[in-house]
Amino acid sequence: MRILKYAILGLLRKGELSGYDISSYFKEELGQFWSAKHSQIYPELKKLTAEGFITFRTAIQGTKLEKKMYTLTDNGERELCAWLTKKDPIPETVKDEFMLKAYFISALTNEEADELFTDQLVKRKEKLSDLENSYHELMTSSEEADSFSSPDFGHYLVLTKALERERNYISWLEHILALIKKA
Ligand code: FER
Repeated sequence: MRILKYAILGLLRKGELSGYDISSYFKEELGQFWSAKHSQIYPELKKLTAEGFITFRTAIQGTKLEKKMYTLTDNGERELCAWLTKKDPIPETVKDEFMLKAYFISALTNEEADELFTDQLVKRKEKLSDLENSYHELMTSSEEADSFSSPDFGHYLVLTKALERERNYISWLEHILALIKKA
């Protein structure tokens, strides 16, 4: 499944974008939870153009630098909508190497286990703090991000889910650390 295809179609709903603009989105907000390499984006744009889901015009930047400005075609819009409304089965659990280590915890001493879990707790708290900053930024820059009709509602959704996930991870780590310290 070419998921990148849909990420690009989704981004183009914002209006005309260059390959560079699309790349930038993957470095910003979207890239926080859906990464794509620069090298994957250009071939995908070419493919989507050949399939008729997007189209481009050539714009001149400065005196002679040409750049392609892409837009969504009606077919592209329909393709995106078909994907968005398709109901998928839940995916396999995302692999988390730390969980594999946790599974083999009995190979560690109590001190080693304490250190491993403490390290993870510190890093998860840092991640939570980044997310809280983004959330604060979103809520102060956007009027009603938590309203379905807001263009920021999607950002609100992924951020609140990520916050929930990290808070849950932290509370689990704290619970396990308490058990380790009790041993
Ligand atoms: C953001 C939007 C989404 C953001 C993070 C996320 C830090 C999601 C992250 C995740 O699922 O881990 O603006 O900023």
